[in-house]
Amino acid sequence: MAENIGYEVVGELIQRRKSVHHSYTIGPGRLNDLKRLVEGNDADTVIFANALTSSHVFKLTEFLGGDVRVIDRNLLILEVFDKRAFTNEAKLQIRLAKLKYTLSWGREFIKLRGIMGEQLGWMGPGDYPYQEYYRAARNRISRIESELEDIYQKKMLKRDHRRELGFPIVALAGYTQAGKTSFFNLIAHEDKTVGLGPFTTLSTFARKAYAGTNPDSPEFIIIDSIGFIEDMHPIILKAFHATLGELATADLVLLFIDASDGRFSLERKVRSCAQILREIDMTSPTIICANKIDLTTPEQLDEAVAIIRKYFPKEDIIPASVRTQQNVDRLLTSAESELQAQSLIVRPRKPQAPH
Ligand SMILES: Nc1nc2c(ncn2[C@@H]2O[C@H](COP(=O)(O)OP(=O)(O)OP(=O)(O)O)[C@@H](O)[C@H]2O)c(=O)[nH]1
Ligand SMILES: [Mg+2]
Repeated sequence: MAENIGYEVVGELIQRRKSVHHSYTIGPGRLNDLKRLVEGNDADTVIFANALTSSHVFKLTEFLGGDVRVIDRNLLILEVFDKRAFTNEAKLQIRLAKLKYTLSWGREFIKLRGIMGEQLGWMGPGDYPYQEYYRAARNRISRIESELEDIYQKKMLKRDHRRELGFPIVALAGYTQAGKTSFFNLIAHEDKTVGLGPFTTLSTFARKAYAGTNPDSPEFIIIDSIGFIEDMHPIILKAFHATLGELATADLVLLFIDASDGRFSLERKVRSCAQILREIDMTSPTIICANKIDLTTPEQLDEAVAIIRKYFPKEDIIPASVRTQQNVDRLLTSAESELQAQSLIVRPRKPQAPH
């Protein structure tokens, strides 16, 4: 992820510990290795794969020398989001997540000026400035929340209107880079950006699509949205709550899984999809697309399906390739039957005007 947004990774360190070291996360021996690694490579940033507390960040920064930035996986995810936020909605969601995340660090945050990019006019240590910072941050948070509320209301009105017109809503879900937007582009004849790396898509997009190729194919609304990643901090997840909420209210969810991933990372991703769907209370009927089968051998695919089955025992799993379009029609037919089973009004396409 770091490389994807322009970091050059010059070294890696791993430590297995029974518990997190109270001051530095890692133990004293590893800490010295880290310092050597940083100095030997002239590194300017240290990224922890786990989440850090503000006091860890502060102590690590102090130990490594003031010029070295120490960030954790949540701050890295927020940096990725920053690079990808093109819509006003996504920009606001990210600003909100950043503010809430750093605010959750409390007073420690004020010692960590400079790590977040966005500054809040903080002047220096002491109680009074912290109160100032706190007040300014709270004000900003409520302003952003009400701006976002407006955006969500408008989207919701639009969605209710579509529902009144009788269009069922089909939402795409899945780990980041599973192929959701590629599928969206294919069936909605769109040209949204794909494949930039993690979190290529941050905002939701809704388009009308047809569940088939013949003129009587039913129409539905397809929604593309943000991908998942494991261990997302609740604050970050919450900032995208309304976006993810689109999934909870959809008539049908198509869950995309990259079946070409290695066993270990496939399972990790499937597990985190199941967990996030649980966290957002997603109870909509779900069909799973085991995507990218153009890259798998039949054995690999069998293994992938077995892993998916462990976490999704009841759902239909349809192996497909959005790239070669293999089985995409099967996926659409399945979606169509599910919508029909729910007796959702499925409008036929308007008849062609006579020539
Ligand atoms: N080989 C192969 N590649 C695919 C297939 N579907 C999508 N891809 C590629 O996978 C990458 C990610 O695709 P996206 O459509 O951006 O994935 P996404 O799920 O929308 O990702 P986020 O927006 O980050 O959540 C792109 O490089 C696609 O070209 C497929 O069936 N086969
Ligand atoms: Mg996408």
